[in-house]
Amino acid sequence: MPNAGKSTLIRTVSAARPKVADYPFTTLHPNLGVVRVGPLKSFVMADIPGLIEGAAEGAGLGIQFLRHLSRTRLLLHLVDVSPYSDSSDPVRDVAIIFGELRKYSAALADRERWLVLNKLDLLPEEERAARRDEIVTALDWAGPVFSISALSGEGTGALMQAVMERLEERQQAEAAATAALTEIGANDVQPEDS
Ligand SMILES: Nc1nc2c(ncn2[C@@H]2O[C@H](COP(=O)(O)OP(=O)(O)OP(=O)(O)O)[C@@H](O)[C@H]2O)c(=O)[nH]1
Ligand SMILES: [Mg+2]
Repeated sequence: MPNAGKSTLIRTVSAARPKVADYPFTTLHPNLGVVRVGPLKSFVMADIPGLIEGAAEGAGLGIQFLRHLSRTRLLLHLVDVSPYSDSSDPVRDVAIIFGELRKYSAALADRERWLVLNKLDLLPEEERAARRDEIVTALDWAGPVFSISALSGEGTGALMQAVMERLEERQQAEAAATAALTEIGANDVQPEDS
């Protein structure tokens, strides 16, 4: 969704400097940033323009930028959970975006997606856990969920670590699968008749 804090997050966790502003559709083109989580560990994050309901039919900036997601391995779905959100219903927002993703591409809708509740700093500390539980229950969300403040940086370090670990895990699994396939392939090769 526009204004959820996507560009703020990439500014906090990388050297990318996209414009951040308090109105929808600030970001008009995708931005890339390198996120470093250790001396030799990094991944590339993409910040894309916000989607709205009807994006698949061209509403807002439309879905023209979704093709930039085709090479991503993990989607972070940022949701503004502050009481001052443009939309007062984050649950509906998440469902809408997922619907638009699905209309665009089944492959993208199937991609691993994590829920990231943003603007935590605008919620009183004692309300945070309840808000999170309420959203997770209403969405019947079984995947990973993180609570952050993209602005203050709270929770973003843990999120970036988790992303790095997940990407490494996936890379290892892919390497193992490739190795297994190579082995099967090698066994299939019949010795030449001499
Ligand atoms: N208090 C608070 N404000 C935030 C946080 N993250 C973003 N904002 C504010 O929310 C507004 C929108 O932030 P952006 O990062 O531009 O949002 P975006 O998702 O990139 O928006 P689009 O590019 O329009 O899709 C700005 O005024 C930010 O300062 C946060 O964690 N806490
Ligand atoms: Mg933006």
